[in-house]
Amino acid sequence: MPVQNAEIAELFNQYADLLEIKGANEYRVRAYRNAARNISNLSRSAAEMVSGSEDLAKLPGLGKDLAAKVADIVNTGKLPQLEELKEELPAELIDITRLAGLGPKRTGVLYQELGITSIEQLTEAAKRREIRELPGFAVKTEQKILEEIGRRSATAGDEKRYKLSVAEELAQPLLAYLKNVEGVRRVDAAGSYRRKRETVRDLDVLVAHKEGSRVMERFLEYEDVDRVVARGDTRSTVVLRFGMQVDLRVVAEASYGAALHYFTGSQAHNIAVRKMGGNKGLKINEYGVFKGDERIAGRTEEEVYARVELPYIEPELRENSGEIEAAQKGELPDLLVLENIRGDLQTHTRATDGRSSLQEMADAARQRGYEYLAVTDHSKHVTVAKGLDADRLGKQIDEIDRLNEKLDGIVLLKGIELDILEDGSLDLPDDILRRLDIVVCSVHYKFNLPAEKQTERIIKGIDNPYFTILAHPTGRMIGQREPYAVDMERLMKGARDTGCVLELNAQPDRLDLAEVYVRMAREMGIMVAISTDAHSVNELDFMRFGVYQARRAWLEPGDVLNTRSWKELQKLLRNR
Ligand code: DGT
Ligand code: CA
Ligand code: CA
Ligand code: ZN
Repeated sequence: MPVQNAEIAELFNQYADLLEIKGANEYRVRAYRNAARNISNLSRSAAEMVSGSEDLAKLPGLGKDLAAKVADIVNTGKLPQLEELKEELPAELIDITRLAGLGPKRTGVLYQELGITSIEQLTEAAKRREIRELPGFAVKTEQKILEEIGRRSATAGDEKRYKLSVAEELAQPLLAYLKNVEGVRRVDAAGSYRRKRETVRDLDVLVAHKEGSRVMERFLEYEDVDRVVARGDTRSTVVLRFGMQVDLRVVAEASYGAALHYFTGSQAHNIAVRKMGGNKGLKINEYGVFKGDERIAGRTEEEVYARVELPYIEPELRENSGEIEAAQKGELPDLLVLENIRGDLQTHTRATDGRSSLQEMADAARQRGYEYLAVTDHSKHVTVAKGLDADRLGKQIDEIDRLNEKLDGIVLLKGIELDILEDGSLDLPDDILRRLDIVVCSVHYKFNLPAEKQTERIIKGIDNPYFTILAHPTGRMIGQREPYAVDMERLMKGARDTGCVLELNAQPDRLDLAEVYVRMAREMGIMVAISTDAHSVNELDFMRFGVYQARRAWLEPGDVLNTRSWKELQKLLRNR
């Protein structure tokens, strides 16, 4: 089969893209693009012309040099110059050109100015706000890049990643098992697991022990091990039956802090810390901090940080996205902790699709030390969940009033998870909403509206004076469903202007808002509510996943609505 014109054009276009990324002369780039267009518009087969020895140089936009290249492609199926450039430039640059409409030119600027060759590096640079400083870029481009990466990382990736909750289920029994091995002093799961990323590729487990081989033996015997990939005295790798890989490393106690720091990562954070050490003439690795041959620190992570004159940095912040600079200036956030949470603001009961009764939910919330629990069953549009109409909601309101009279130490808030309909109106009339303490609103259908329409729909919803919290604001399901298209910046401005609160849904397969948006909300001064969306008493414990995510986004207790006491919350809700 002869080479088609379209294939020749494609190779020329690819070559033009790579030339542009590399920063080649723009006339040269344009010559290849022109040639590509002219060849794809030819009414005849270029391959036939070559085999008929016709002079291609006479064709519009070609000339001698390019005609020879067409002949090369026809004869070999390849453009040798393109192959060379592909060798020279990392392949992921092409992926970057396709991101957020960046195109080859701006990808070239990223590559030449910042040395960016991967999506990962791009993410870090965007988080460090370096992109906005580049010629031809704006704050908006930077945010768009982060948004798109956030959207992609939820579902994309060729490597299997496990939700943090799944990783936790696999890690906890393993850690408990290892703790019981004789002579084990300390056990931690480091890596992305300790940094509480949304998803985890593999577990990096660290054990402090004098004698590595003893621990390894027991590790390989662990009942959940499916196969052993590599074994050694201080390092082994296995695959668990569930498919997740576990790396185990055994270190001496004197190195434990250094190893924990090293294997917690992120790699970018490590590199930055190591560089700071280097500037002081110190070598930092997984065995310790060294001055010449002498180990001067390594037992604890605090020691390692102290040697580069940094305070301890929480694992959730270690992404080299500003935490080192903040630590140097003494401006690390006073991070939210689970104990700060005083209530849950989205929960469901048996009245709709929940599995526990009002009383059971109230008892479970009190057991968790909460002061309040919002009952927010679905509204009528969600027919599959037997959503409440005004009549049934009225009855539930009365029931909660009666129950609150009997309850001690906990207040049930009367609420609803109210559908935002396609036209931006709300699923129940104002005269019933008026009777509620809290109105949590969400989009549950028509996910595929164009961004403009979806944004207007939600903003119109927010404009309703009874609207309190926007639930799971992007609709994404990790690894399953992309977020719907929405202009987050506009949405956030709308939220800020009306005092609407954004939910960080703590369901481990939602974690919606994603970290970048939580950060964005914090920067814009928008309050976040961390809610479990619990459909049973046990799911109230999902709160921790929301807190992890909030910590990764640098939230402090003051940024979160449900750290407020019932009294303060009541005041805030009334003002709304
Ligand atoms: P994951 O497993 O993809 O969810 O993410 P991590 O961060 O757990 O990555 P992993 O398992 O490849 O490595 C664990 C940690 O070990 C990583 O966060 C930092 C450290 N590490 C691994 N390789 C390198 C390296 O080449 N250089 C440096 N400085 N650190 C590394
Ligand atoms: Ca890992
Ligand atoms: Ca690993
Ligand atoms: Zn919902």
